Amino acid sequence: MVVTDLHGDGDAFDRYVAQFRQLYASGEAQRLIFLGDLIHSYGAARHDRSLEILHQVMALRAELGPDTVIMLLGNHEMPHIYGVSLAKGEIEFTPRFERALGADRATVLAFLDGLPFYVRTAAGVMLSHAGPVSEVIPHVEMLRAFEHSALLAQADAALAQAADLAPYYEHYEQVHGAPYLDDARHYLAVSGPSDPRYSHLLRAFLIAEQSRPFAVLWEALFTQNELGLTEYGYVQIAQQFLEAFSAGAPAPQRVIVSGHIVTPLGGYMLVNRYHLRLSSAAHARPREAGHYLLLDCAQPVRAANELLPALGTVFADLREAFA
Ligand SMILES: [Mn+2]
Repeated sequence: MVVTDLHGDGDAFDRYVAQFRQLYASGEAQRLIFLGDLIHSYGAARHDRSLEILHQVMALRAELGPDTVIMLLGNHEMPHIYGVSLAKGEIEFTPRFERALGADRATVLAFLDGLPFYVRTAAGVMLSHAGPVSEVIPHVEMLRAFEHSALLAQADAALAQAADLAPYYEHYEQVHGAPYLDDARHYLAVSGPSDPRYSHLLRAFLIAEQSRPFAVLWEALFTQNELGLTEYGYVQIAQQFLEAFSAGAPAPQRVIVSGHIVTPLGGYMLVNRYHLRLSSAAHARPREAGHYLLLDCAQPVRAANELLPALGTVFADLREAFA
């Protein structure tokens, strides 16, 4: 059972977990796979259950096993591993979650650090947060062996070796046009210069500016897929992407399912024969048009439209509206 992009929507999360428990108990589903972006509500803080949702996913994994409950890393979770800030227009996503972390910080960040980027299935259906993008195609093996901790350690070592950090902080302030301490307080809930995490915003800035593996991962999680491309151009990228991920997979990967982008006409969208876009709540229009996918890994899938009968919904109102 595949669910994606809940963005702090606790009600949707509860519904999908309840549905999974039922399917799991009756033997109709063996795994619950979230495609990332479970956190960061677009709305008011009181409706944002981001942190609670992550805790519940961790608890569900502990209860049912790490192979039964799987969560992929989304572009809204990834910035917290590094301390990078994330905003969209006027909306700042990361500060609220950084403040909410509090004493849970180490546990939650360790959980995010361990999240995979992709799932490949015997059905030939690949699952990902954001879907095909050309920049990733030559770097499948690099992403497979990716270790966030190595990038962070590398940046820490570079900072430790510097004779004087003042020019680094000045560079940060020049680029961002704000005092470093103000930004560190605002974005990472750092208490002051003596906070052990004081340098983390600077470290994130250096990684984002200089690390090529980081840039590839960023593309993998933030891609806008077909937007800005020709239909034919995007078909070619999707084909090559699936081919690159087929090496070493349990079956040739022929179709990719991803979330990440709004589906303006309901809870899913057939992008092309290689790509199904799924919206389970926040990215569905309306929200109650959100869907999950019940993927049968024993049935080879050759084209994305074959998945349409496997879509389901947990929002009763919508089922009644269409009945
Ligand atoms: Mn996303």
